[in-house]
Amino acid sequence: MLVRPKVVSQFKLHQDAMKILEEVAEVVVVPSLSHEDLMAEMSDADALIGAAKVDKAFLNGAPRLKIVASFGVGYQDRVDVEACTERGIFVTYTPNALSGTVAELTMGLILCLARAIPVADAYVRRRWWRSKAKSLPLGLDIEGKTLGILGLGRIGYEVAKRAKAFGMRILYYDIVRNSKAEEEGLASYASFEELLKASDFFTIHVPLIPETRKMIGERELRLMKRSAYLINMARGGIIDEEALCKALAEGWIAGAGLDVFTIEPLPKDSPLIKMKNVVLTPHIGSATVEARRRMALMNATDVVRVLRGEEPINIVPEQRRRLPLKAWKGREGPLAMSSD
Ligand code: 8YV
Repeated sequence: MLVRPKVVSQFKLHQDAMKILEEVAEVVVVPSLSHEDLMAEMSDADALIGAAKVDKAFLNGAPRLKIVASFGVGYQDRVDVEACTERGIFVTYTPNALSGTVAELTMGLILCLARAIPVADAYVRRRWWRSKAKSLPLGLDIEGKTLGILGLGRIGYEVAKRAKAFGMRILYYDIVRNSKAEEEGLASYASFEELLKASDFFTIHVPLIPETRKMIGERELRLMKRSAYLINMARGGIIDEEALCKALAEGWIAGAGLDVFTIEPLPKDSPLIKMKNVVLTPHIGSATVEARRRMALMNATDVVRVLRGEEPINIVPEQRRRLPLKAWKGREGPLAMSSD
């Protein structure tokens, strides 16, 4: 008897993606499972759509797994691609599905910081009617200010386009020069140190890899202007959070806009929670209806291709370089999976 393959999704997926998946597979949606419960589901799963930490132990507990479809663009800190490749498991991601979406929230955080929007909102709700004199501090224009972008890849580029429309001067640092952005006059290259020193707003758009872990620490924070704002939409681990808390408390920088944290959810005793000069969002960079639909469709398409014995489209670069490989598990296709 033929059994339908099993897809485990850690995210509630858009109905268009569910439709594609359900044509060929049983889909189990498990948004809030503990690690143990997730592993129980993975024991007979053929595909994972999610953001779990996929290491060797995870793979040992998922013997039928053929594809890890990472629900997002930053997979480097979550998925052991090497271990997946050795076992013939595809790793895919969702490049381009969320670049503009993340860039929009980046601009949102920049504007929140420059104009103290959350503070102003709280003021209207709690105090405005009883204050005689206006006690709100003045905000800042962002026009004419320097935006430093760490990492001018897909997302950084979209941020630059939007910041340019606001009249900002854009500098960037990356290990690879972005000649397109330079030729378009969108952004100028600066060394890492120059970028730290020159930025009024400094925004991070690099993946979390060993080279970028704690790339912004005490030394870097001390190089920044005292009037500068730091924005992190990438991964918490890129900033030394303890050093950042010190910098914010002691005024080495003016403030921060953070969507990502070293530990997520942010623990309730984090000093960041009480700080007035920070704007905090709960890792929602890609969380719009449109982006989540695009992400779900990309993941679903890749999962279905693998279950049909085809190569997925959005393979992560480390694996694409190693293709074609002979022994991909997905080559069997779903119809070859019969129970006894
Ligand atoms: C998350 C992200 O994947 O793309 C990324 O790297 O951080 C996000 O899109 C998504 O929020 C699930 O955690």
